[in-house]
Amino acid sequence: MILVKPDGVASGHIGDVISRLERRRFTIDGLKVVRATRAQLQAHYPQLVDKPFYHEIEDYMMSGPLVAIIASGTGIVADFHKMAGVTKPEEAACGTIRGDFGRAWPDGSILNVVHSSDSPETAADEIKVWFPELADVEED
Ligand code: DGT
Repeated sequence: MILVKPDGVASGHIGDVISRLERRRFTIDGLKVVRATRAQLQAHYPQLVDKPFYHEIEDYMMSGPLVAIIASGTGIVADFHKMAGVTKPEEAACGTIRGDFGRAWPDGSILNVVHSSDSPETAADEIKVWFPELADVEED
C-alpha cells in the first residue's frame, strides 16, 4: 500500500511515483484520490496516535488530497520501502523518492512525499483502511 502524501500531490509527483513503480515492473492494482479522515489516519498510524507530534501528522495528512495506490509484484514491500527512502528527507539517499522530492522544515515538520507499508501484514491492514470497498466486494 502506497500513499502519495499531500506534498507529493501538490508538488506534482504523482506521476513520478507511478513511473518508478512501472519502471520496476510492479503492477498497479488500485489507485484513487482521497481526502483522509481523522478516523482513517488513526487506523493507519495506530502506533503514533499517542505521540506528542501526532497532531502535526494529522494536519499534514489532511492538508490536501492523497493518492492511495495498491501495487503488487515480487518483493514489492521491501523494494518500495527502499525506493521511498528513510523517513527524514534530508537523510534520505539521492535517487530515492524522499531524497529527490521530500522537504524538511526548520520547525521540524517532515514532508516526505510518500508512505510505504513496512510489511505485507501492515499492507493488508492499510488496504482495508483506504480501500474499504474492496472488503465489501469480497464479502458478497
Ligand atoms: P510513513 O511511511 O509515513 O509511515 O513513514 P515512516 O514509516 O518512514 O515513518 P513512521 O511510520 O515512523 O512515521 C510516520 C510519519 O510520522 C513520518 O512519515 C513522519 C512523521 N514523523 C515520524 N517521526 C516524527 C517526529 O519525530 N516528528 C514529527 N513531526 N513527525 C514525525
